[in-house]
Amino acid sequence: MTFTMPTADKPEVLLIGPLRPWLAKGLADFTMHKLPASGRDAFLAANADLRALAVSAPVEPVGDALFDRLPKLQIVSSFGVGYDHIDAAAAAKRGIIVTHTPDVLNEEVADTAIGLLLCTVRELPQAERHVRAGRWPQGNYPLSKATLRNRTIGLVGMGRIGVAIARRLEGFGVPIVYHARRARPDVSYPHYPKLIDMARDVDTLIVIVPGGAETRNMIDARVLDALGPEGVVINVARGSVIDEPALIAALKRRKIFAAGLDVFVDEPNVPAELLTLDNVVLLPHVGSASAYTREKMDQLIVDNILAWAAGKPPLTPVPETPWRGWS
Ligand code: NAP
Ligand code: 8YV
Repeated sequence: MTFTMPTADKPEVLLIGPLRPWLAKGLADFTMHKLPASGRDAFLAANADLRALAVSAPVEPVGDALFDRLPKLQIVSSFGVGYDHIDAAAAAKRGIIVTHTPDVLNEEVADTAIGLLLCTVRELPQAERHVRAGRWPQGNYPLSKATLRNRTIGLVGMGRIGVAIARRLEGFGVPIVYHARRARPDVSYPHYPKLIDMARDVDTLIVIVPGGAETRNMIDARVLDALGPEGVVINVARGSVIDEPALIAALKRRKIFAAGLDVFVDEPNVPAELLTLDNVVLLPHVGSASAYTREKMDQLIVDNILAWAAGKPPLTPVPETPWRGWS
């Protein structure tokens, strides 16, 4: 579907995902084409000259199959800081710049991580359900077995969002350590080069690394065993980072205490077994999902396209595709 008739002076942008109002407003001076679900071959053959692609949701993988059909593509402006649905290495080989939306969502996602941690450790959603079910007059909700008071938090990832989470955790007075491939010179928390060593020394993991092949299943049965029976796992990263069947088995057998999950392997499908467990808190991938933050993310999609159209450097290219001029 084409939203506006092309004119000679209106640059054209291909869109994958919804055209939200903020995008429509910001890209009003462009001719927008929505990549159709059916008749795609004919559409791409007729529009092989397109040079800009906006991806407003991770609805499908973007890589060589599409790049082959768009030989003049110069920019992929993608929504979200995570871009595991975009093959950035393939884009780099073709000189295509991929941009994402970092930083503008750090505080929102960090808030969500802390909210999920408190809900999981103190069983707050379960207590709320106790009230709604009218059970309070029959008896108080039981004392939560867990508390933050005696916990040590291991952050898996200490990037833009990890730092924002750690800053909040300092207010709780809990010891903080982290695992990442490299120690950050600007961060004073103890660094563990090996995740398994950190899992042995802490009882709470907050996972905030990128998705993709490098981190797939990094939280596996071994890591969960090392975490132990008091263990709490909070995942606000990607579902793929945790071996989901291993996590479900550990929760069922009480090998770990509880989990709080914002992300899943096959979203929006959540494994049925998780829905039956009382020691999990489940969110529908809402880490950045406030109107305030989503507007800023959409604006960054727009601003990267505007920079491209003006021949200026992109604002937020991913590291795999540094800008060296528009090819
Ligand atoms: P970032 O600044 O790039 O930080 C990533 C961190 O992960 C760094 O500390 C990095 O350190 C570490 N890391 C990367 N690969 C690793 C590996 N193989 N093993 C161990 N550590 C690794 O990213 P960010 O902006 O904080 O975002 C992190 C991720 O959060 C995103 O990519 C996205 O998937 C997810 N996210 C989720 C939501 C949500 O709604 N739930 C919202 C926003 C973001 P080293 O490079 O030194 O290893
Ligand atoms: C988005 C995210 O909700 O930025 C990310 O990496 O996971 C979230 O902010 C996601 O991109 C879904 O559209």
